[in-house]
Amino acid sequence: MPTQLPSGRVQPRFAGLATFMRFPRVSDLAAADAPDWIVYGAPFDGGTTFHPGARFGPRAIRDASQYLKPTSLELEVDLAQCFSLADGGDSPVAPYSCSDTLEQLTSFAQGLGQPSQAHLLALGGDHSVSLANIRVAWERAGRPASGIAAVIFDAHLDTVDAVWGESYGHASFLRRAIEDGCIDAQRTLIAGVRGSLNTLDDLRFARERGITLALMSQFIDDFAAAERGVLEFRDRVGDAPMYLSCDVDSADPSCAPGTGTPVCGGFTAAQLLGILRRFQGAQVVGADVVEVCPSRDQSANTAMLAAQIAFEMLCLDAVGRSS
Ligand SMILES: [Mn+2]
Repeated sequence: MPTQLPSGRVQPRFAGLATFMRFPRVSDLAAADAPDWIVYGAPFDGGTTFHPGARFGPRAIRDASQYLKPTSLELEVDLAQCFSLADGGDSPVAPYSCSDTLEQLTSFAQGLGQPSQAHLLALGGDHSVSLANIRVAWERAGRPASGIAAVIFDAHLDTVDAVWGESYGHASFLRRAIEDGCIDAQRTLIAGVRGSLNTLDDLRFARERGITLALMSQFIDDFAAAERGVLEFRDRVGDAPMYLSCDVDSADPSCAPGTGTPVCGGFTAAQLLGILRRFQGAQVVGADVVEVCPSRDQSANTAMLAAQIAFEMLCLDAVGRSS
């Protein structure tokens, strides 16, 4: 079922209340328009280890998304024609508690759309919010015993066991998702990892579990070779259910300064979008874009990049359904 979006020629893109890409709100959909994709906000940054402020990410991303049109020039798909799309609003959160927020996010996401039809794309929030969306994506994919595949863009591994006694912070989401059995480490790729670690234990966990690492240093040494590694991963995973997670700190701070734990030497916006598009046609069953901290970016470029990444993620699934 296609989506009716307001014409930018009738209602200008700078006018009106901001939903993601001007999608209709879930509550405004007719019963017959059961959504295929619901984008929702997860305004929580209690899992942040450095600069706070990603709780304002969903608002900034929605605002930045107003200029996005529904058709991808590169992938030649029209999202509004392929899908019934909706904005699910923001999940409730408990600003002082990672574990309470995780519960609230999970139950909010579980209640969005029809589980057999609706895929969910979460706008963070810090990276801790991904765990809830991954759980629900795994449930909706039929709870496969091996877990679902994952492609993650991140400067960090996010495989830390606990920080300050907290097991559900933004540096631990991937470790928890693997331990919970929702994500299959052997079919997980992390692209863009770089910079300093507190300890090599995090890297050891990733390697021992069989995560495929596309380190930033590999892209710098030989971009084409590193990209071939990404394609090999893609071909190995095939059409298995796949979760996509993009931490905007995978991009270089010169492209995405508005984030809580920036690391120099990352992807340009063009490189990041180009690698993401390599997954066109993948069976995307859930996604998120996280770690936009608007107060650290007066240009709003970070939110603009995050909005575009979310759009591209939806397009990847649209390609698979339209062919
Ligand atoms: Mn992260």
